Amino acid sequence: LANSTPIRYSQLFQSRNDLIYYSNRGTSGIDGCTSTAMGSAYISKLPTILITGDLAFLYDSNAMWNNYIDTNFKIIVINNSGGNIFTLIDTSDEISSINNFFLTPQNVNINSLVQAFGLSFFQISSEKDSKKIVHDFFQSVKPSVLEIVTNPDNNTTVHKEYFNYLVL
Ligand SMILES: Cc1ncc(C[n+]2csc(CCOP(=O)(O)OP(=O)(O)O)c2C)c(N)n1
Ligand SMILES: [Mg+2]
Repeated sequence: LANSTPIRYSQLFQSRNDLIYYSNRGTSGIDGCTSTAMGSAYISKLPTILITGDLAFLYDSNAMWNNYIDTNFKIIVINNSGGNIFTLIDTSDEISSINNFFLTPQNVNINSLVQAFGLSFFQISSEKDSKKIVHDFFQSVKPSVLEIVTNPDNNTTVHKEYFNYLVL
């Protein structure tokens, strides 16, 4: 689980006894998450899935530049076009510079990036066909990346509503 929201999202779900959860928590750095997960997959030989945000993934894209990526390794990139965690801070609406300096929106073509390194690429951008794509992603016998494209504004709204619901 990469730092920023993936590690936090994971705590919204009941943990499963048949899975082992790892995170490079440290001081919450979003750097090196992919390299760490790849190293873990290589050493453990266990099926390994990294769940990461778009910025954390892009920070460490050179992790894909190595000759030892196990076929047991998969990456799910939650692409909300930047550092969406910062919109979950209560006062984020009051900070006029939030967009440029905190969210740092990005428009990288993740498909092209992944294919440049020879990994397989899958993408979900709507609910339609999502089950089949997830199925194909897990069936793939190559190291693979699944990009889940989400709308950043919906992401913020849904999370804030959910957190309010939990507090009530
Ligand atoms: C090395 C490093 N640089 C900057 C930060 C500050 N930071 C914390 S979360 C975050 C945004 C992460 O964005 P993303 O990976 O897309 O996850 P999201 O918040 O969108 O789920 C940043 C830049 C950090 N934690 N570590
Ligand atoms: Mg993001």
